Amino acid sequence: MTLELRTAGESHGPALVAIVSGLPSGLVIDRAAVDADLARRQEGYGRSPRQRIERDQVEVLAGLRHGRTLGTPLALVVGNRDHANWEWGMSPWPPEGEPHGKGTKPVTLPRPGHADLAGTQKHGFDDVRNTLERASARQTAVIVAAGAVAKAFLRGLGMAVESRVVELGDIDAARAERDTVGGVVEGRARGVPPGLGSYASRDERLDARLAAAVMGIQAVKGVEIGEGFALARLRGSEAHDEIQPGLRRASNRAGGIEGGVSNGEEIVVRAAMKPLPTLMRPLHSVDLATGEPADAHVERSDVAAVEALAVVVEAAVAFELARAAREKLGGDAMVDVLAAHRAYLERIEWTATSP
Ligand code: EPS
Repeated sequence: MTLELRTAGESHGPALVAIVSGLPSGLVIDRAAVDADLARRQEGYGRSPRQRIERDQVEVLAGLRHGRTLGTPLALVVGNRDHANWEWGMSPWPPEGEPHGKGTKPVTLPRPGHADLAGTQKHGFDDVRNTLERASARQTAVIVAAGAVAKAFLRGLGMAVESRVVELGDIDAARAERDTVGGVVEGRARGVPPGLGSYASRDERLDARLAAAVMGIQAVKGVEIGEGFALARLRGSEAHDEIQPGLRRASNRAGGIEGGVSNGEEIVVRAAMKPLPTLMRPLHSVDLATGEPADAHVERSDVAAVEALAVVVEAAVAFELARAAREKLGGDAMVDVLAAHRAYLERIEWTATSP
């Protein structure tokens, strides 16, 4: 039994969609909690005026009845209110009538740092918009919705995931200079028992899975677990977390994972976000229509989205932990999952510290 997430949706298309399969039946989903996470993702300082247009709220099209999962694929939808301004330009079907609104003219000026150039070469498009619409971080809205569902599942098992910004450049200075900044965010998971993930194969290692999930978020260029890169500069005697009676650790430099398996300590995942590539003072590029040097495409964008990234990392970490817990505990119904969880904690004589 495994949990899977698929998403679809273009930034200025009609809506974003997520399908979450592999949830047990009987999990209570609180719509307000999902919407609260969606709102948190939109709130950060430095976001584009787009966030004044969007008011992200989740709709559910399948898999839920009266607020409880049915054990069938859960279909989550977050609409793009901005689509109203792009109706012709982003029409899924051949548009009717005269071109109007945004997105009617092809984009031919790829932005360095975005998927624009490589994506357009890969597909042979003559309009960079065909690439940038899906490459946009707008789709993280449905990742957050799916993450909120994962958090509800984890909460039942005494696990909680939180996030924060650890480092952020000077946004006001960057905005004044029509530039952008990146930063570092951290996701932390409490109440995770020892034994999620596996040392047996690389694709089962919890750290590898968390890293892949977090690296899969737009603009993330680095991921570390626990002390990560800093561990490389320490001696073994300084780097590892000594085991105390009760099988707890005196420190947590490993970030809660050893050998690809959770060890019962807090899981700590950090992500480095590059400065956003859409610059109001554009970098040099080439016009793909003429082959001549030109400035990169300028499109309304954020100065920073680091606070939003924290919320998305939280969702990605929650989803991956829920997936690992689902694999470990199995069960068709939530009561089966809870019983398996209790039995496992009893067997390893583990009492979670305050989740
Ligand atoms: C994004 C560019 C901007 C951001 C967008 C991500 O889009 P727009 O040009 O429509 O303002 O606002 O993020 C969101 C829309 C969102 O909801 O997070 C990009 O190129 O990745």
